[in-house]
Amino acid sequence: MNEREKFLFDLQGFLVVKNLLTQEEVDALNAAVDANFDKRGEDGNSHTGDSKTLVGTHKRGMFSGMLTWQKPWCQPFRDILAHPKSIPYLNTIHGRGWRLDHSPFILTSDLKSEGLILHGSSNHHFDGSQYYVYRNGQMRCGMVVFQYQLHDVNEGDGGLCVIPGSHKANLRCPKEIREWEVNREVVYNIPGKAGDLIIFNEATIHGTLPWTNRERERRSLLVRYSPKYLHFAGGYYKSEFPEWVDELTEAQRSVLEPPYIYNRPLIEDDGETVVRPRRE
Ligand SMILES: O=C(O)CCC(=O)C(=O)O
Repeated sequence: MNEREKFLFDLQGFLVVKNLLTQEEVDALNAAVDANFDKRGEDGNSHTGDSKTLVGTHKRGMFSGMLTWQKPWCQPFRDILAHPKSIPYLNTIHGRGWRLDHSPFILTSDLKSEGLILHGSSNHHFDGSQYYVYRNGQMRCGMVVFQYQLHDVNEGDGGLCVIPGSHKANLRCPKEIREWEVNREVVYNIPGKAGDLIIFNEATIHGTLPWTNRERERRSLLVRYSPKYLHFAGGYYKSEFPEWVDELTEAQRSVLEPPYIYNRPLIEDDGETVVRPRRE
């Protein structure tokens, strides 16, 4: 993560990394989704509160469970867990040790899919699961979202939106702003191309705008990571690793570790997994 990217992530509470995935990786992920299209469900999490502007005619679509899709379709998703280009971002944002918070999922939207009311913690109270601090030259966050775009998104299409800088807001966000009814100019619908990565802090106020593009559906892969000591949402494991863990690399396995600190496997920027960090 270079100085420009650190500046932008600190300033905005989100960062766009262009072309993080190669065309081959995007194609492999999209082929896996296409081959499993019958598994698409509705996203029970999407809701619009009392908003008249976030409503649509139907809910967002959602895929989950991709890590256990039949081979070869699970592989491109397993490869994302500790993607070599994403590791340095996670090491900068979370410091030494981070983990997959819960199963990755894909959000889809087609014309008039409803939005999701803006949410996220801001500084008005301490929330140990979603926060941002910068101290002693280091940034640290609660859960963060790595959103890989699998289809292009233009500004105005809908989908992911954020209030830039809101991870540092001192006051509660008024309901009518969270419902996208007023001051819409502070809400940014982040555009991106297939293969771009958007990293955002769960503490940055964010949500989903209704989808307006009639030519193209939204297809975004969300992978959420927490620092090594935190578990935000329900997990991908029960009391122990799933049996398919043997099919993973050492780095991928270490991402599935439960929350703990002592003698934890850590992933170096170059992808090597170590128990004692080569640097602090
Ligand atoms: O990417 C988006 O549309 C926002 C996702 C989100 O915040 C959620 O599903 O909780």
